[in-house]
Amino acid sequence: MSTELSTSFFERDVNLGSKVVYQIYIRSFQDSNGDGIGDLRGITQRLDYLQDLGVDCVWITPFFPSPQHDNGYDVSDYRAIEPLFGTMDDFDELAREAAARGIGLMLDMVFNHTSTEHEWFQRALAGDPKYLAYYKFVDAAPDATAENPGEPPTNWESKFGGNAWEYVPSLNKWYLHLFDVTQADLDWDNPEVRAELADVLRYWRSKGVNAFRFDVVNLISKPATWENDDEGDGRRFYTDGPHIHEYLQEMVREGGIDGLMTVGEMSSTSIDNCIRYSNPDCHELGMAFSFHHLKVDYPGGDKWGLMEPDIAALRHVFASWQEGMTDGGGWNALFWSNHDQPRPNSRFGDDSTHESWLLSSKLLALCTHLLRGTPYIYQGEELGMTNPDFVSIDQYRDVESINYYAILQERGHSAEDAFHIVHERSRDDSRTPVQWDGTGTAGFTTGEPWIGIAGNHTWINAQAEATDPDSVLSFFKRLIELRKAERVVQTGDVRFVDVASDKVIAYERTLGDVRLLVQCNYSGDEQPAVAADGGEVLISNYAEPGDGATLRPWEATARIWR
Ligand code: TEU
Ligand code: CA
Repeated sequence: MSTELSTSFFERDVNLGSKVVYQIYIRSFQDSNGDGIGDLRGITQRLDYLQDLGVDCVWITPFFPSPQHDNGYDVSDYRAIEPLFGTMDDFDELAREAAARGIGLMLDMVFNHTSTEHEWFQRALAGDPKYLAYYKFVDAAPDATAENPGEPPTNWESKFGGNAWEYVPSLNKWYLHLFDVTQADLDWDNPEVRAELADVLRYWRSKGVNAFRFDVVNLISKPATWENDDEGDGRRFYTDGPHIHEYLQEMVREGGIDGLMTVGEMSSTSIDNCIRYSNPDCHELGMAFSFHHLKVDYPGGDKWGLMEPDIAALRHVFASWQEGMTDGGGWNALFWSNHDQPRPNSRFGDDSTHESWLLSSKLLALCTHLLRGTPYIYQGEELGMTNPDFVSIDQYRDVESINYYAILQERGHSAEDAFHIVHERSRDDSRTPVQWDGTGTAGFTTGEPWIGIAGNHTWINAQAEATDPDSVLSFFKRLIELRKAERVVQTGDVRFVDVASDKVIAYERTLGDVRLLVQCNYSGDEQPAVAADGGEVLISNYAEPGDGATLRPWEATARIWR
């Protein structure tokens, strides 16, 4: 199978600017056996839809064996398939059927941590020194007890709330978990760990997989000494850590993935580091996800507070990352949405009326798809899916949401307030099932879905949108076609344009004599436009051209000169 697959899509040094990636959150994409949980065969059933959409590659969130405390990001075996999601035969069939449609599969490698149910961790718990050295274990005080373990090695916070260290009485040691207590951080300073993980990559390569996403991979290199963070949650000590570039280069070399379609999820990172992560001369990864643009509605940087998005700040983040990465020869992954983020149209757009929902869903798509980089579409985004209309905390499933609902109340918020914040911020906002049709379970399952379905599936759904030329879905298809057709979109330079309104984002792409001007009005009011004579409209979310002087509510228009 390996030769068949590896010749059919991405070879080395792929033109990343010509590709579009589609992200599947497997649990919520398509259920094939009525248990209410999406699975591999469900993906195979929907390949024709993905081919018709025009995407090149499908990133599938982890489907490896896992106790599912963090929906698969807690892996207990890197070389097998979680029975909830299917079998290795189902995977092979999916890979073959996808390749037959020119679609590559991108696997999600969670290498910062394993599940505490992983054999390595279990052996460590049993006291095996080889495996104790696979994780970040630190001795506790000699007189520590389960009731009274004393101070943890540092005051760092877990990303899901609480201290990042867990005490193990039988070992009288603490272990580090930057995420859930069941997700133990691996010790990348141990060469045996690095060798194991490179071997996992070679295993999937030998099965014909040649695209990979690396989960929180800029957190793998921890500092040599454990220090309290008096200024923050500890992230400054382990983000883009001391040996990060060295370890990535080794993984890429030993795993045999240099020049392939790869992307790293880079948490709280910097432009300089992302240039190194993604410049081909550095032999690290193909591109980088960064998140600064998704924090422009975090008051004082706090995810668990609410504010209107600051569009001027958004513009500044886009401009500095687009221009900075271009100057340094780096490559951005372009995205609004994934399985950890609320739906972008509910957040940066306006989903309160049909018209503003339609316009703002298209604006968000146009704004990112014409930037320099590789666009990622998160399942359902191409339909304009919104945050769900959940009314009670019982409807939420995510460990982070449930933890923070309690933490917010401990911090003094009323239950009502805490619910409202979780409603706007929950990772479950994007984890509700894909809305395939307008029936009771939206065509997702014949059984009881594992999480509720948004009420608006009666009119926001793939079946209804497929035949509507004005739909969000049709607009995404057109954007994908444009990326395939226009060299200026694939490889052109990018420069942000000064604007007279703090609600407008405008940029220019240029390649030789071709010039593309993109203008987006992030508001429901008219705003001044950037003067633009001649050329022609390449794509717009309004059917009729504007007057040239003003941008209409939520208008997004790209004009081209050639
Ligand atoms: O997410 C990492 C991450 O750092 C952020 O998305 C964020 O910290 C988190 O959502 C809390 O707000 C990746 C995966 O995408 C996520 O689903 C996993 O839970 C996490 O890693 C741990 O593997
Ligand atoms: Ca299923």
